[in-house]
Amino acid sequence: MSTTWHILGAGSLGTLWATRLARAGVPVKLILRDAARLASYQSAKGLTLVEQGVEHTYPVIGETPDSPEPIHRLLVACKAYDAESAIAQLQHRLVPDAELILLQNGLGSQDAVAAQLPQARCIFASSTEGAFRDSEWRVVFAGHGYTWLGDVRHPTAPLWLEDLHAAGIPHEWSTEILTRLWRKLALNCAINPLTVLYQCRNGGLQVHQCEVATLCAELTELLECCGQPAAAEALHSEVERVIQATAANYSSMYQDVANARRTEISYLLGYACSAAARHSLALPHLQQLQARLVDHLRARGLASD
Ligand code: NAD
Ligand code: KPL
Repeated sequence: MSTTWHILGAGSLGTLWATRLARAGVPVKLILRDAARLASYQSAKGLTLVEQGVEHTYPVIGETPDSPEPIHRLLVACKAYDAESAIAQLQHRLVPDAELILLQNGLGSQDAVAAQLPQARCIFASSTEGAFRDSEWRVVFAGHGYTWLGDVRHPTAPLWLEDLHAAGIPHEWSTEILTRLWRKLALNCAINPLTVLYQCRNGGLQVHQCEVATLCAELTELLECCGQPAAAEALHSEVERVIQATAANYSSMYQDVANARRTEISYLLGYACSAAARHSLALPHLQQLQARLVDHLRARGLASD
């Protein structure tokens, strides 16, 4: 019997992973916040995945954090700002050599979790898959993509990648996972805040080319200064390519703000600005962007951290 995947966070990505693993016959359990959420989940009879218009419901077992079973493998699928506190609720159940797969976007939350659990193996992930919830316990698979996984302390790939293969989750083990996370952070910093401030789709940034170019120059400087030259390579042309390729889309931060949800700003622009400050690097446009975004969020009554 293979090891159970405990999935923390029944949101978009958590459901996307849980349903595909369950479909492949891999043992999966979903950890819900409390008894009320568990009761709501149980009345829905499972998690529904909508893929190319076809929906299937998978009766994944649900439980609360105080369930007694030890946890060997935990997929952390909550937002970056919830990761530490959500894991803290489960700390007593994690076996000493537990493996955690951290799906959070941006940077900062992964190191916080690794420091919280020094004995555990923390695997960082960076995903270009896209999913959104269209109702409770129901997720639409919106964009096929790839997930890169890596462990900054141990370069050896875990055997359970076979489970991902069986589940049809496109993935690759990466010994350069930090490069991938920094590169994605830089892309998100160059695109997402501007789409919020100009209230436009990604393609709307084509009329703000100078601003995008200035931000890319500062982000390139930051990546090089932080020992990430590979993540800095041809950043500006990659940003322009992504803007063009996703012109019709609204960025994830735009969607968060439009739906009055908290953003992951502290793990994106906030992380970039703190890293610049640590290196005594003056990046005026990036700092100004952060201040404009914070003002924008506060004016809408949204959290600015
Ligand atoms: P989401 O908000 O849809 O899901 C997060 C879930 O975690 C929610 O259901 C929330 O209730 C749950 N949660 C929070 N605290 C909890 C706790 N203490 N106990 C139990 N559950 C708890 O978020 P998402 O869109 O799935 O994103 C997760 C991460 O993946 C983010 O960092 C995001 O940036 C990243 N990501 C998302 C996508 C996507 O397409 N959705 C793509 C790439 C990366
Ligand atoms: O990842 C993205 C997001 O919207 O979060 C892209 C499409 C790359 C824009 O930054």
